[in-house]
Amino acid sequence: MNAHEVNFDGLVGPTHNYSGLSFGNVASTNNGRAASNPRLAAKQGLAKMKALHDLGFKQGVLAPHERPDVASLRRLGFSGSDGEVVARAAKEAPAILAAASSASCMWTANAATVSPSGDTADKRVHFTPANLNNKFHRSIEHPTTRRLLQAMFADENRFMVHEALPAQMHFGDEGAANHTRFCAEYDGAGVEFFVFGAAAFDERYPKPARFPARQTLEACQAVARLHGLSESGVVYAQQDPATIDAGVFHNDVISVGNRNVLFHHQRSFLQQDRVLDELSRKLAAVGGQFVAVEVPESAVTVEEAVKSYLFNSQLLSKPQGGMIIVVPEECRNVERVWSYLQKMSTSGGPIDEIRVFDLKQSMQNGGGPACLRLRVALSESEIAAVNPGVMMSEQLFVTLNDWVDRHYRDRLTADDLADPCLLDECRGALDELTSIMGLGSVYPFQLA
Ligand code: SUG
Repeated sequence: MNAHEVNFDGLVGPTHNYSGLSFGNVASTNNGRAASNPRLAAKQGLAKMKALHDLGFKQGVLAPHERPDVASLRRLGFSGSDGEVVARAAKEAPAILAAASSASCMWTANAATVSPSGDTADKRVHFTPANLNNKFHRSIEHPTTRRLLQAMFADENRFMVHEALPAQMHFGDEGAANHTRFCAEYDGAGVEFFVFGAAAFDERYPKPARFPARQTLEACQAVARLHGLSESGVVYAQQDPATIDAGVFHNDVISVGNRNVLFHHQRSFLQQDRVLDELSRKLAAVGGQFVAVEVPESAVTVEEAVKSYLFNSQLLSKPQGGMIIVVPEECRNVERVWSYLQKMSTSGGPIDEIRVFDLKQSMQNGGGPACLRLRVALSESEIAAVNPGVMMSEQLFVTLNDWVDRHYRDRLTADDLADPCLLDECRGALDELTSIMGLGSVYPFQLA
């Protein structure tokens, strides 16, 4: 095999906090205004990255963004020096300052949609940063995400980093959280599976009633066109709107796929049988045998799935065969979920090992193991072309932990976001980080 899946996890930024910004994301709403611990959050994420690196998986790091985002605050009319901009926002519109201070870029499953070179017409790896336009605090991520991806995947003969789709509800795009690539092996052609919550231009598709559908069919189709995917290599499915109303704000809260395996809930998609059949047919055409591991409602309810984040897991192929499922500790706390996992891993099925991680700081904002990583399938020569400064290693792990210790607070509340020192702390940390990771100038304060 000369291609691998590389996981790029988001390094949690210094302003990690709970501001209740994501209507439709139950954990975010429930924990709004709780005190956070940015230092612990970053360390929990780094510990997962290092553990998977130590198991032999290829692991990279995506750097956090500059926060508070002064440029966004200026666009909204706050003026003066950078310090004055923050102080005015704190006084006149604390909710807007909180949004501009979110460390939400840590959830890199929402950073972009990625198509490996085996699937694309020009045989380059394509990235489309997600516009994340459903939530203001996330809609400000894509310009920096794009610059970071360009600094990591700079070789234009191998990589193509597109602009985000038009930032408009018709093209609401949440990136890889609603996208899975199936394949026999990571090299060669695969089948890309796009899951949407609603259609913007076609009234025939149903919509959720309570919570927003963040991803549209039209966004999925635009990404497939930009990436040069073939019709035979793409499957579209609509998420069951009733599950969105139950708190499944992204498809990766109800299903996860890897290679030829889809692990999903009985109520994941509309016309589920048709969807599974199309995946099976299209994967067979590129030499893969599709396996669906479906969890029935009688074993785990949608509510239990949302509470435990069972499906917000990572499936990792072991070199000797079989797959590891990486789950958050919350799965252990929901009895029926934990017993389902025990049974599944000993049933003789494709997923035969469980690894549990403490990611509570991220989980309290609705971000589990799968949210924290962006998957990029790369050939060995493509891996060799990635900026080496972003790849996890013994050394980088030690350096980043030390960097976190020196720059991060261990407690942050809503009131602390008004502290003018936070901006300077964040900029100082990121200036050092760009040189640690060899990223050049990627942040607004470095480009000014
Ligand atoms: O977009 N939470 C994120 C969680 C993203 C999870 N990602 C995936 N499922 N792939 C969101 O809702 C909460 C921030 C706050 O409330 O402070 C937040 O943005």
